[in-house]
Parts: sequence; C-alpha cells; structure tokens
Amino acid sequence: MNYLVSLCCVCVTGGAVAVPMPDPADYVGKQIVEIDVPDEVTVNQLLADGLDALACRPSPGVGPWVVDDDGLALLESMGLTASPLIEDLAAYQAGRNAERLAIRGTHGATRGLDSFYDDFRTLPELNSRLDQIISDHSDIATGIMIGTSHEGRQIRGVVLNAGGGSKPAVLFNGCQHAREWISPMSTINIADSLADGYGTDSTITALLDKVEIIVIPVVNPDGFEHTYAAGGYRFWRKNRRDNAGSCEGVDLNRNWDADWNGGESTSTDPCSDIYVGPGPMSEPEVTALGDYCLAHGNILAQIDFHSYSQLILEPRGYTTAPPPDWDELHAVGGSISDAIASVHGVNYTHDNPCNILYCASGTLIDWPYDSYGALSFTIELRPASGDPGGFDPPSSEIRPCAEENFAGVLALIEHVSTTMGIELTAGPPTTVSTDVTTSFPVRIFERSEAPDPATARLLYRGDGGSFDEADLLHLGGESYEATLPTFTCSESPEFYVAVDGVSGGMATYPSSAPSELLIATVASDVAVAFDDNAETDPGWTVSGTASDGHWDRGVPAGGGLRGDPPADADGSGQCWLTDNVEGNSDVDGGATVLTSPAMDIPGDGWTLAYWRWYSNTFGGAPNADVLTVEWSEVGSATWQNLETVGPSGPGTSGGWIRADFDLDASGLLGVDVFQIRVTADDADSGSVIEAGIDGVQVSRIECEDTPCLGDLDGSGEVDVDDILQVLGAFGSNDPVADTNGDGIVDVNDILNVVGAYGPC
Ligand code: 0X9
Ligand code: ZN
Repeated sequence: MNYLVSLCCVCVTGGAVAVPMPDPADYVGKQIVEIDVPDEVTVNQLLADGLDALACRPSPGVGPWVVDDDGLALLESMGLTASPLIEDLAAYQAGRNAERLAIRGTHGATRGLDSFYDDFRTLPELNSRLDQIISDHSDIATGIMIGTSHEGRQIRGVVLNAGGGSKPAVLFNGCQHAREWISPMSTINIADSLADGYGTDSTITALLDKVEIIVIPVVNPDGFEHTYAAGGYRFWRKNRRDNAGSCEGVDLNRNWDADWNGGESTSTDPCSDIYVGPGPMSEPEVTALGDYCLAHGNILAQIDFHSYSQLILEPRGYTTAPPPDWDELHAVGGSISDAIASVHGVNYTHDNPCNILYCASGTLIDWPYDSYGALSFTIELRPASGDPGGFDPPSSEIRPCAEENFAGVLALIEHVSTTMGIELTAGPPTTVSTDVTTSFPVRIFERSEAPDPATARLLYRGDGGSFDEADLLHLGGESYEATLPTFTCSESPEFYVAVDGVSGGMATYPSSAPSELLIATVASDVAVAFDDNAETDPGWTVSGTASDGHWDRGVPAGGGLRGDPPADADGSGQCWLTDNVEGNSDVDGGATVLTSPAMDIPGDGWTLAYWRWYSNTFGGAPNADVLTVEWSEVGSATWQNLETVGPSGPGTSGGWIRADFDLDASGLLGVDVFQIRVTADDADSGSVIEAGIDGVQVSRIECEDTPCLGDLDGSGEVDVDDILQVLGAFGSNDPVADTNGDGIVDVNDILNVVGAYGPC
C-alpha cells in the first residue's frame, strides 16, 4: 500500500510540473467487474443500490460495473456472478498515474502531434495549448470564451478563419461527458493540425480559405475537473449541477432541446447518469454552446466527439424515421468513415444510432440539425466497444485516434467547402467507345449557393492537352446528362464536370479537378469470357469443413438482420451466400469453400469482377475471421491469393462491394483456363460471419479503331486522292474502293467518299 502514501497528494510531479491525477485513495476497496445482468429490473435494482455501470446506457447483458465490497455481497445475494476486470481499482489508478507521469514529455517546443499527445491532458493543460495555438497562428486563430459552467469555469475554444470575413463554418466540440478523456485530445488536435497545415499543406490551405473552423475541446469543464479532483470520480459523466439532493449533475447530452426528455435513454432522476435536467437547455454549458451556434448563424456542419465504440452516428438520434437530408447525412458519414479507415485501417461504422447503439432523446446530434439544418454527427472515438480500455484507454491510443479522426474531419470540411454539390448518380463511365458517344447522368444541386444550369459543362480531352467543353443537357431540376464523344484507341480520355454558381462560386467533380481527373478506357468491343448472375448454376462446387452454414445459391432469406445481405447485388434475385436461412444463423465450425467452374481466358488483358458481401462484426468475438478469394490454373493444385477481407477494416461490416482484378497483374499472364474459390472460415467460434458472391464476370476490353469511311489511302482525311482512287477502280470489285461492300465500285461509292469529305 506504499503507493497510497506516496500518491495521496493528488498533485504529483513528473519532471518540473505538478500534474493533477485522480487520487488512488478515492478508489480503495473498489473494483471493476463484468456482470451478466439478466433483465431491466435487475439493472435498475443494481443502479438503485449504488452500483455504477460503466456503460453509456446500462442495459441487460454483459457489461462492466464499478463495485465495492457491499456491492459484491449484494451481487452474491442476488445470485449474479461478477468476473473481475480490475480487482484493485486503487492500485490500478496508482499504476495508471505512474505510467502517465513516466511518458509525459515537456510539450510545447514543437508543433503538430508532438509530446502534448503523449498523454491525456488536464483542463489547464488543454487551455494553455489553446493559448499556444492562438499565439502561434495569430494570423488565422482567435480565442473564444463561449460562457461559463455552473462552477464558474470558462468554456473556451478557438476559431480558425483565414483572411477573416464571413464563411460557412464547421464546429467541433468535445467532452460533454467528463470521463471521455480521449475526446478533448482528438478535438484539440483538429485545431492544432489545421493551424499547422495552413500555408504548409495545400489541401488544408485550400479548405481553410473557404471554411471557418470552430473548435471547443471541453464543453463540460466542471465534470472534467471532477474526474481529476481528489474526492472526485474518474468515471464521472455529467456536469456538476447542484440538484439540491444527494446527487449532483445533469447529463449535458440529454439536455438539448431536441426531443428533450422524450423517453429514449432518458431519466428524470437526478441520481441517474442520464438525468435530463430540470428543463430543456437548462444547463449553462448547453446554453453557452447553443447560444454561440445560434448567434453565429452560419454553421453548416458539426461533430460532437465522445468515447467509446468507434461509431459515426447520424441524425436523427431519437428515431429511426429518416430526416429529409438522410441521403446526404449518410453519404457524408460514409466519407468520414472511409477517411478514418484510410489512416490506420480502423472501421468506424456509420448509421442512425438507434440501429448501431441506441436511440437517445435531447442529444447534440439532433439539436443543430433540427434547429438550423446543420449536418451534425456524433463520433464515438476509440477504443472499440467491448475493449477493456473503455473510457480509460492507454495513452498510446491518443495519437492514432486523433490522426484518424482528423482525416474524417477533413472529409467533412471538404464536403462543406463545396457550395454546390455534383454527383454522378450512376458513377463515372469507365469505358468509352470508338464509335458511339457515352452519356451518363449528373446531379447538380444547391448547398449554400444555387448553380447556374446554363454553365453546367463537361470538360474532356484525349491527348493530355487542353480541354474541350460540352454543355450538359439540363433535364430539369437537379438532373443533367453529360455526353462524352467517341475516342480513338490510342487516346487516353480524361474528363470532369463543372458548374458555376449564381454568386460567383464554382464546383467541379472530382472536387479537386483539374488536378484530379476521371479517366476512361477506350473500347470498340468488350469480350465476355464468363458472366454469371447466379440465376442458374454453371458448375460451382461447395466443399469445406464447416458444420453448418455452407454456401448456397438463392434469394437472400435472412432479412439482413445479423450481417447477412437483405437482397442480392445485381438485382437478378439470386446470389451465392452462406447459410441462407431465416433468423439468426451463420457459418459455424470451420470453412465453407465455393469453387467456380473453369473459365477460359485466351490471350491476356482479362479482368475478373464480382460483387462480394462480408460481415464479421456481429457476435461475441467480432472482427475475428476473414474471407479469402484465391485463383488457380485449372490442372494445378496450388491456389494463389487474390484478396483477403478482414479480420477488421473496410469491407467487414456488410454491404455489397464490387471487387475487380486485372488478371495479368494478379499473376495470370500466360494462364488460359483458371478458376476461383471463395472461402468463408469460421475460425473463431464467437463470431458471426456472413458472406455473399454475385455477378461474377470475366471480360476484356478490346479496341480496334473503326476505319475512316472514304479514307481509302489511309492519309487521315478524305480528300481528292480518295475520289480519284474510286474513279480509277470504277466498275471493278476492288474491295478498298467498294466502300459499301456491294461487290461493285459504282456511283454510290463516289457519293460515300464525297459525303465523308474532310478529316477523319
Ligand atoms: O449516450 C450518449 O450520450 C452517447 N454515448 S456515450 O457513451 N458517449 O455517452 C451517444 C449519444 C448518441 N446520440 C443519440 N443516440 N441520439
Ligand atoms: Zn459521451
């Protein structure tokens, strides 16, 4: 117990600076245990008896709880088993303090993700970092103080506005919930990294020239301080309102005037962790932020950062009924998720919280959207749900968490920076033709500026030189059609779509065009060697060790409930999928292997494409198993990997994804007949895995320029020499001069050549 003696003063020194740390003495006799609580009644009984659930919403099932000896006795008397997670919370806290002191550097000398991000920071440290950002970047950064807390603490932030003036704004806030220490760290890094990147990073500079950024790392300073204070509590969630009774605090994230006290994860009991407060927006911390947002008047998007579970939550948070902008909200959530995954491969699922977490009334995910239409999100940061780190992950998680979320933040700012939206509703064409034009649908819509339909245009080139322009055909409303001309086989088509706004703005697709362009391959023909929409079976075989859930062909029957596809991918009806039965079922006890029939690919240049579905995120041991796709030359016993999906990251939480492979680059150069096999392997018994395959196609783009009619001598233009050549062959059956192929060179051939007169 020596640590209690040496650390009972909660200001401990790590180098020269005294650092407050949670006092281990406050946790003596406490432990964190995992309890499997059978039902809602028992949950409420445990809460009423003073046990603290370390879950965002205490609910039946297995979860972590803080208990003391009395609590343990109670559990025993109720016949509940408590498995220890942290047996001695005081010793644990002392250990965490020591660990944190050891890794703390002297921050401030350098910028970016410097040693400040080595460890979780206290309120004074976060505030002095804000000061540092403001003074280091006084050209673009201004400090703000949006109000004070119940206990009189300042709620501080920073505004980044390059060049001043009014701009559309995006707001990022952290730490409505006191114990979620990773939240202010990831939030303040947004200010740090943007301020550092302005003028040094071209993407950030371009974004900050168009958008104002507001960063408020700690909305709940009293609660946050309480997690550090002697006599405080590391796992405190609410603010510190004096409720004039035995329990303090209001859950700020239940106090917003958006379905306030609506009954979704709310309580009117001041002792509850989800106490809604005496009225909507009753809390000074909530009104400070709310009033700031309303007075600003031009906040178009915001993110409220919480922990933990690695989720991106999209409005509305109190109902599954989709709001009018659901498509946009869900698409932006997807872009944020993709951007996050691109940094460290961590998958943040994005959806309505009622589907992936729980519904909640009176939260900050909804108030901005319902009040002024801002695209608003809540992000639950690291670690993953079920991770023992919970609200207290190792300090080494701070940097990767901040880095990946910064990428997500850039995706949101990028979205807002585009005053008009351009979408290619059916995707960009990937091939264009030598003999017919290629049209594709475009959607152009107002975001903060109305587009001028007359300026909607397609810019294209085939030779890397200057762009030619073609007006888009305005079909009415937001619908347009773009048409690419024909190209020759030797050209490399590149193109983009642009539109001007009525107030001087301009939007392009891709947004960074012309630095980034869309490209297409020129084809005169597409040869198809194999095309299977799974409506019939051309000879697939199923094998493997699984005891249940083998590959089967049919219309999906599971209803999409536990990671299985609700429908096939290509719309034909059937697909191949594992364990195609209604209800809760999946691959169990080994691998199921789906092997294709032989596919002929004479010559080279072939592409294999298929739709695949893979989900391993349900069940007690999510993200444990993989899906593999391999190929083999028919007659050979060896299989080579084409792709492995999982165990975590992109493509592991369902959704049909089109995969395509250049077979030459995949090692099939010289192979004439091959087959593939797809293996879904249930290696970890706790995981629920579901897989699907559809629309398998092997094809090759071929290109042969259409001969130029009338250019008999191949000079590249139809001219007098060609007319002379027809006249010279007049009356014969010369196949070159017989332009219409009717067996005789006659006046019709002269007319053909005259009609085509000019360049090819
Ligand atoms: O319960 C909360 O306030 C958030 N989870 S946390 O663990 N950080 O406390 C989630 C709120 C998400 N919003 C809605 N579901 N409306
Ligand atoms: Zn939270």
